Amino acid sequence: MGMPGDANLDDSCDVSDLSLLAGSYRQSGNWLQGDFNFDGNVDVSDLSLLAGTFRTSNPYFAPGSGGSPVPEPVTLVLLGLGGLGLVARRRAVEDLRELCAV
Ligand SMILES: [Ca+2]
Ligand SMILES: [Ca+2]
Repeated sequence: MGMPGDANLDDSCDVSDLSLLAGSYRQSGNWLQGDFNFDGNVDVSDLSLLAGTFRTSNPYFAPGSGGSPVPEPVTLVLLGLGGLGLVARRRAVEDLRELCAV
C-alpha cells in the first residue's frame, strides 16, 4: 500500500484523499475509502494518520520530489474538511479538532 493518508494511491496526501476518507467517515471501509490502519473502519484513527501526512508526497515515488516531504499544519486539513460541507464531513472536522486539542 501507499503511504498513510494516500487513499487514491497517487503518492501524495491531499484534499482528494481527505474527501475519500470523509465520504466513508464513521463507516466500514478499505484503504481506498480511508481505512489506513486496516481495522475495517474509517474513523478518527485513520483521520489522524491522514493528518500526519497531509500535503506531503511519497519521497520515494513522487515525480520531481527532492526526497523531503513538506508537512503542512493540521489547520489546512481542518480547512479542507470545512470546505467539504456534508454532515459526515462535519463529524470528521469535529473529531479532528478533538484530536488536535489533545
Ligand atoms: Ca493521494
Ligand atoms: Ca481504520
